[in-house]
Amino acid sequence: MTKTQVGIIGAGPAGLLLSHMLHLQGIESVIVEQRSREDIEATIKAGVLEHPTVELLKELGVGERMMREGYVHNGIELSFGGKRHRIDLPELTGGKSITVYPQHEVIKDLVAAVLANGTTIEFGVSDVSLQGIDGTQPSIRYSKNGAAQEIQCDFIGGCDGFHGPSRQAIPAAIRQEHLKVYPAGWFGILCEAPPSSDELIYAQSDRGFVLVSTRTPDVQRMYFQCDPNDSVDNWSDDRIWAEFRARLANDDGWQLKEGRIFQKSIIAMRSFVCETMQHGRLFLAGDSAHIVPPTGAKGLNLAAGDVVLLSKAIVDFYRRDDRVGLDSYSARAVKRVWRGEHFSWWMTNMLHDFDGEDTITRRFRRSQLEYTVSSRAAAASLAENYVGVPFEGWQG
Ligand code: RFL
Ligand code: PHB
Repeated sequence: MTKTQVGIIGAGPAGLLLSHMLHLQGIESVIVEQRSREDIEATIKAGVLEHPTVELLKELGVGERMMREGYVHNGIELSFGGKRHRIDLPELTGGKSITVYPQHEVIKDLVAAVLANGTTIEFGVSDVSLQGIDGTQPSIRYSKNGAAQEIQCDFIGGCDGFHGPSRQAIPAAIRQEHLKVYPAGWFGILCEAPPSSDELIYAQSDRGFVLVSTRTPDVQRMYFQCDPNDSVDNWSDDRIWAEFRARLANDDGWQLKEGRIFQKSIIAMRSFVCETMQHGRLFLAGDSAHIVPPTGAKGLNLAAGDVVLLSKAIVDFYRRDDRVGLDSYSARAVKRVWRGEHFSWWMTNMLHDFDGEDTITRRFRRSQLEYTVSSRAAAASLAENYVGVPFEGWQG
């Protein structure tokens, strides 16, 4: 049996960031993670870090490699009707931008920091369960190498993503779950090619959405809207490039740079929020409490916003016996979450075409796109949300 102050389930961005922020304030934690270190450090997910997330990572002393190896982007492009239109982020937001730095690199930096803090991360655990969250002595039980283990703690951070056990530990009767499943998925590829564009391109076409993103000068990340039930085996490299070409057809003579595809995956799109994000001594953060479709690039950034509030609430409890932050955690965290949820839904609807839509919906979409690129107010609203609204309770 181990004892600690905060037991954390999940070594994703939420769990690792929570542990590190608590450590910087002198609070101990232990993390349990079902996968191996190699596996979490190699899983391809997010690419875009918002302005507040970038400032947070810098302030926490884990931003050095991100500053060196990440790419600051001062704009995005919206493409429709054969033309590209630039949204200038700093100009519309008083100087803010986003940084392209892959999630698995953030994970590597955070794992290194957490281990250097002397914090234990138990990798490769199974059968994780939460005990006693209604009382004053919660614990996390799990198996490692066939042996039963237990961590007793004061609080549990439920940072175990959408499929983890933490959310399920909140009685169903007091959980209000909001769910929207989109009738489309994203087909994502990584390929060996130079960047086709200096900035991310979000493209709407009658054949469906495309996102042209990047990773490094030699590796590009791209997505196209697909049937969520399709299989990557149905898509040869030639067929994938033909689809990208058809959807990115334009009047500017601009061409996508193609190369060897070395990773293909299909991602479902959901909007999901669990209200409440807390119960007794359990506090959810990140994807365990909410999911967004990736169009707004918000998931990891919302996780960071939760952790800022939660770590401060836990610090206030230990330092000053002040429970206000803990008691109001869910009510306050969910406000920023709903902003990110709405923005992600809005971007998704503006850029995707869904089967069976009526013609009025399609005309509204085009009108919304035209308005967004021609009105400063509309463009500023997109930009303000895209670079990230400030974290509550933190100056960034
Ligand atoms: P994670 O990353 O899912 O981490 C949860 C961790 O918990 C572990 N776990 C367990 N551990 C022990 N016992 C159990 N029973 C467990 N069950 C699960 C898991 O192994 C895992 O290590 O959740 P977290 O920390 O909340 O972080 C959320 C982000 O990962 C997610 O929101 C983003 O990846 C979303 N996302 C993006 N977010 C952005 O902010 N910007 C982006 O540009 C962006 N692009 C994306 C994305 C997600 C994508 N996919 C693959 C869904 C692009 C894509 C394609
Ligand atoms: C990515 O590079 O993986 C990425 C970028 C922007 C998004 C989603 C994903 O909106």
